[in-house]
Amino acid sequence: MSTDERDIAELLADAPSNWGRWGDDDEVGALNYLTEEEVLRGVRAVEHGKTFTLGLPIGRPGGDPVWPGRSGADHYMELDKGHFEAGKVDVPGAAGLEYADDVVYMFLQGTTQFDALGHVWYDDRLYNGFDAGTTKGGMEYCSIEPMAEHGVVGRGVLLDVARHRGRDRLDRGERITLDELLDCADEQGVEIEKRDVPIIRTGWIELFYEEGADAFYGDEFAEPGITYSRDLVEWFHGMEIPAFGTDTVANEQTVSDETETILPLHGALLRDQGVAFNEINRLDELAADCDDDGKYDFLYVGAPLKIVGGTGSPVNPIAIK
Ligand code: UVW
Repeated sequence: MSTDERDIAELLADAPSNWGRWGDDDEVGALNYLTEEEVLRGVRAVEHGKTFTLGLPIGRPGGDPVWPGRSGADHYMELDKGHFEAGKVDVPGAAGLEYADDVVYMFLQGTTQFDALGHVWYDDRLYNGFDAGTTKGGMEYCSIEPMAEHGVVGRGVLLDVARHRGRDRLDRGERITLDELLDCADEQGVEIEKRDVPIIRTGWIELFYEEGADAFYGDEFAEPGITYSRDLVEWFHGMEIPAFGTDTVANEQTVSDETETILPLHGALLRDQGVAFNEINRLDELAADCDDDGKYDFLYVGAPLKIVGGTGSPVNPIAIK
């Protein structure tokens, strides 16, 4: 990131924070809001049993959409029928039973994923005040592991901003304000309740699949999305939002038109409030169904992997209506 650390620290100096709220050793932040009661509130949103998986394909031949500087997944076969045909495999006692094995080498943020709370920081402090030096060689604190132990289960609400604007997708770098999110919910006839998991659809990720990488990355990577504003971060805090998701790579307007810095919400929400970021979802099918039946809430289930010391984890979130 090119953001000057002093600037972001000054900007967020008196922004709402959850540090210490769940104790000095807490590493899961706003996921603490997702109690058994909240899980049951999510379960009560299930009416039909219709299931939508929000994960993107991993390792497509055409590549995967990732943050610039990262690469998509490399997938290769370690063992397949060819090895058996070439007489390279000897499994004593297999009696004709054969198998295939493969390997994926990938960035943990290289597909639909959760950021660990320690993934992004400023002023040398991670969420809850842990020293940024503890990220060296693997996250000692605020890795994805405690978040994965907790799981992310609650009531999800789709906010289909693209449809709300009557568009297939938002344009490069466009901003979504808090007022627009609230108007969108109003128009959809759904109430955003305290401790919900908002899932914001911009339509942006579809550009990668429909028009290819050049159109998606452009001359300068600039995703549309929400961004830092005082009212927005106070709303997240007051609404006790545990997690939120989008169909963009980084969940927020890339260069904030409010702060003119990169990804300020990673500071204000992830690092300061411990809000879990679920990024790079595919939301078109869920959105089409919500538009069809007018039901925009669901049980949201996100299960990141327990990667020891990991800065994040691939995930295939499930929305159940
Ligand atoms: C960065 O950390 C730059 O982005 P993301 O949250 O998408 O991993």
